[in-house]
Amino acid sequence: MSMTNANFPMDAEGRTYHVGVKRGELANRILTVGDPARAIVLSRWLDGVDVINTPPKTVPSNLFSFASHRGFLTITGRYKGVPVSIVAIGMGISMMDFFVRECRAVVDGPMIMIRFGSCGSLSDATVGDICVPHGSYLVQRNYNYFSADNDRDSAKPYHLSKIDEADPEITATLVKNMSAHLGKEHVWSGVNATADSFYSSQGRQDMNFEDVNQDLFDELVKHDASTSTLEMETFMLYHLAKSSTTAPLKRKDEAQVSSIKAGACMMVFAQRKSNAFITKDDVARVEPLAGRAVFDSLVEVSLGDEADLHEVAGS
Ligand code: R1P
Ligand code: URA
Repeated sequence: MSMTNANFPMDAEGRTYHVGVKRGELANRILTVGDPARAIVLSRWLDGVDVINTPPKTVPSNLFSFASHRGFLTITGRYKGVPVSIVAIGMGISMMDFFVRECRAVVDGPMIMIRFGSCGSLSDATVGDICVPHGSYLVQRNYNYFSADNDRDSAKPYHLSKIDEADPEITATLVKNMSAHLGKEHVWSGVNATADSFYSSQGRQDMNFEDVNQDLFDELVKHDASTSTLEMETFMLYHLAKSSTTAPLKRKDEAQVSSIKAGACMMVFAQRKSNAFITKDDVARVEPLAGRAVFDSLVEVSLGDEADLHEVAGS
């Protein structure tokens, strides 16, 4: 694979360096997940899929799919007649950064990106429930704190960012559709905390490392009283959607208009107060139902100028 342009590498076909997609392969409306297996489960809801004759762990043959050399899986088809893509990205804010920037680079017009992930719950939401955070902040290990010459009295072991907000229409639509598919008693809102580790910056105790995170949950609730979920990507999605522009800025002081609307929802896999963890059976029950609610939301939310949209592979 040879690439040109070190600033934004692309191959001769116009495929991006990590996600591996090119113009025409992605829809303007994207559902993003971490786990490629979740992407395949959800692809069975797309139009024209022969569910009976498609083996469960296989991308349906009528859909476009591309698996990149860096672990991204893209599937494109239609839901209720509307072009949509599913992109599995793996884990962490760097993967979310690759996904948002590289997908934005090969799609014309406004975009909607909704993340459907899993999380730990700090609220009373229990395993199998769904959380739809209207905002998210970043929890980062303060690496300097752990250096030998650091003055521990004047520094904190974890940095907490300001909150970036989801698109309010997407959040309200997700809550409505999740409630319709799963029952409103299973749907929670609040603020998400996106961590740079599954372990230290999510307050997990690990005797093999010095993490100084015993008081982290208290710090998170002090930072924002409605902190309810912990996972590893949502802040970057909300932040980049907010930072997206309709066209390259000509002047530094020019006002930005976002070209991406973003939202997120997550299944509670870990209940951090009771220490319960979800069973495989509960994942198999909740994932398809919640996934359908995300697709319903993805096609219901207005993109703005629909005239800008183009035909894509798999449509
Ligand atoms: C950790 O197990 C992973 O699960 C969560 C976290 O954000 C992290 O990526 O989300 P996904 O289920 O979407 O991967
Ligand atoms: N994903 C996370 O990042 N944390 C959890 O506790 C569960 C899923």
